[in-house]
Amino acid sequence: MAQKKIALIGAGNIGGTLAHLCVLKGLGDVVLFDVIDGLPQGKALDMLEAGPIEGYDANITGTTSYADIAGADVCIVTAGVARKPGMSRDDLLGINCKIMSDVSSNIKQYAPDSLVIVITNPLDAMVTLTKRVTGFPKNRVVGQAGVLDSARYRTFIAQELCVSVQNVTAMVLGGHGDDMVPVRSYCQVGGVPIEKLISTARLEEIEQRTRQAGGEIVALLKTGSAFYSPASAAVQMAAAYLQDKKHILPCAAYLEGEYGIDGVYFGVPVSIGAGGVERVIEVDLSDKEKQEMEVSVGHVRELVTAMDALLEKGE
Ligand code: TXD
Repeated sequence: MAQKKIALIGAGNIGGTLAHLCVLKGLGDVVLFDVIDGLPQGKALDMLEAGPIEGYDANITGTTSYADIAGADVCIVTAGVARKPGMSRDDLLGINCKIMSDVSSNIKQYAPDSLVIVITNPLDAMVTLTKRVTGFPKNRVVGQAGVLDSARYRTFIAQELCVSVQNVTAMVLGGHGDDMVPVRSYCQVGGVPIEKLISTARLEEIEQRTRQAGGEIVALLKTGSAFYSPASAAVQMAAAYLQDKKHILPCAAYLEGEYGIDGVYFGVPVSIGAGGVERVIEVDLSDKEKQEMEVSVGHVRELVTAMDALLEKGE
């Protein structure tokens, strides 16, 4: 049986980690693409040579030619620039806009039937641009933010209560900015609502740390941003698609009226299976959470407007 083909556009920190996770998990063959000649080829060869030790037979290749992504089942995009200390995700808009326009038109040409998972920041604008340039239907263009933001929330809750992360279920919705929405009303530990286990004041601190968790890592690393956890998050989404799991995951999906929001990419729970984003799941939110979603969607709309202005100026 032919292996699935996973194209990774961008072979930097997240791209390299993605490749490793894909082959370790047996998801398929991997093509690593980057504009820096030698980088994707070097990482691919290195990972290929780990195969005999790890026991994977996947084919891993590196390339600077888009023709090599032909026929990919999934494209995961990390191409672009990552933040440095003091930068917000939105500061990356101008530079990453140009990169994503180029990447998207090549995906359209060479992998027209793929599911595209966008990771590049500012995420909500970049996934919007990808859908526009590829012209792919909304079920085949999705952004990764919520799986990571929810994993961060889950990590902090598990640490606080000294329980396994596997016992913590939680969702973070909204845009991938500092006004993301940790949904406390759906956070449970072993089925017990979180508000019965942690005081409101402490929960607020944990949620604030969650909102700023990306920046916490940027401040520590100084030369880039998180990469292990974003890669794990995107691989979970890719696996849901390739293995038709119908996995419910919080992702940036194109909304057409769900949650009272129209015409924008926004973080909501979706079901991912062989059809890509098969369904948006609508859950009841508290009044406070609804308000927070409104603030967050306002920010996403501003970001898209700023992107449109840049594109219009040809910047
Ligand atoms: O959850 C999330 N969505 C994120 C997103 C969490 C963390 C980081 N997130 C963003 O992912 C971050 O702000 C960046 O915009 C991307 C990629 O982060 P990464 O840490 O992998 O950045 P690197 O190591 O700088 O890698 C980027 C690679 C690098 O090798 C460049 O040469 C390449 O992108 N690049 C390109 N590849 C293809 N095509 C073009 N045009 C191109 N330009 C640069």
